[in-house]
Amino acid sequence: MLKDKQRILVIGAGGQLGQELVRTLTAVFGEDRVVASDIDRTKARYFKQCPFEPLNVFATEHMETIVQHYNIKHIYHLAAILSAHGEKHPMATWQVNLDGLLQVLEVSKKMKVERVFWPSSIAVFGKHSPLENTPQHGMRDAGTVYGIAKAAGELWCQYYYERYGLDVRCLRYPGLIGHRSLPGGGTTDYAVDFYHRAVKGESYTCYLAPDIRLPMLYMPDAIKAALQLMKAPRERIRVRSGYNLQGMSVTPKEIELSIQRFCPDFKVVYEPDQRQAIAEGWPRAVYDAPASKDWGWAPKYDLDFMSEDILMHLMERIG
Ligand code: AKB
Repeated sequence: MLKDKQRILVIGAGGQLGQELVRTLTAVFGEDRVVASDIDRTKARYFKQCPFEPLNVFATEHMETIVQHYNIKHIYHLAAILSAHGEKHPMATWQVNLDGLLQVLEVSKKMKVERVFWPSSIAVFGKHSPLENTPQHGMRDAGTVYGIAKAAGELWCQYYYERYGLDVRCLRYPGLIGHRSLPGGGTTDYAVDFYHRAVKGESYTCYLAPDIRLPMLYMPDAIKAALQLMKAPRERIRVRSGYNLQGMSVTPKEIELSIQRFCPDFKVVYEPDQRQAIAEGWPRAVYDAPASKDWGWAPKYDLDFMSEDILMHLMERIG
């Protein structure tokens, strides 16, 4: 556990997951216990409640200075290029997602950081993996650069744990749906856009087919999982690659219908593009009993509960 005066560093805090994570971490641990960082210094505007440090993960000396200065004991390393964007920039994606992770693991080892969190993804699986109820230790034959980097990254995390004792913990996130910020470059991002468009009274052209089923997780559940995993006693963490995590399994059409219960005029047109092929290679649902058994994972939100919550928040803000 985090002792007095020890702090948490969130790398890549300006993204969709990072902004929400910092909010929760500051609420749970206190505003002076969390340091937000991002390569883009303009993201400082999201973090009035805690210190912000501009940080490029390849500037390892700078990372070490931050770790030392703030007495960082836990790191959440979130900086990444997402799947669809990654297919347009394969080399940059490998460099940011995999080489970037290695820099963070090396600094953590050297500076004796006690725990590291790194988000993996359902993208580690591919078309030869069992895609229904995908097992924890099933075949991982990722078909995107993003997924290949996540699959390799998981093995590196496991290696750092086994070889150096670095306490790295990973979750295989499904698609994440939040309302506070718009994601960028993912294959599952259509779901977030649906809600924003619905509240603005706009229609949406969806780049996936209406019946493609994918696992999804509402952001409060995703954040809860990260905190629960990081809080669990070391001996409870029996998976050192990445834990499968299942929330709901939904199609674009089902999300559209769920939104229409609250916004009856919302319309979606379906025009699948190259992102459909990425989605077809991902699980329809994953088997996440090891996460429940080892550290108590249990999601709270189903589709309609999530829709109601998101739409209520968005209507208050922009509706
Ligand atoms: C993406 O769509 O790239 C991500 C993911 C499933 O990892 N949301």
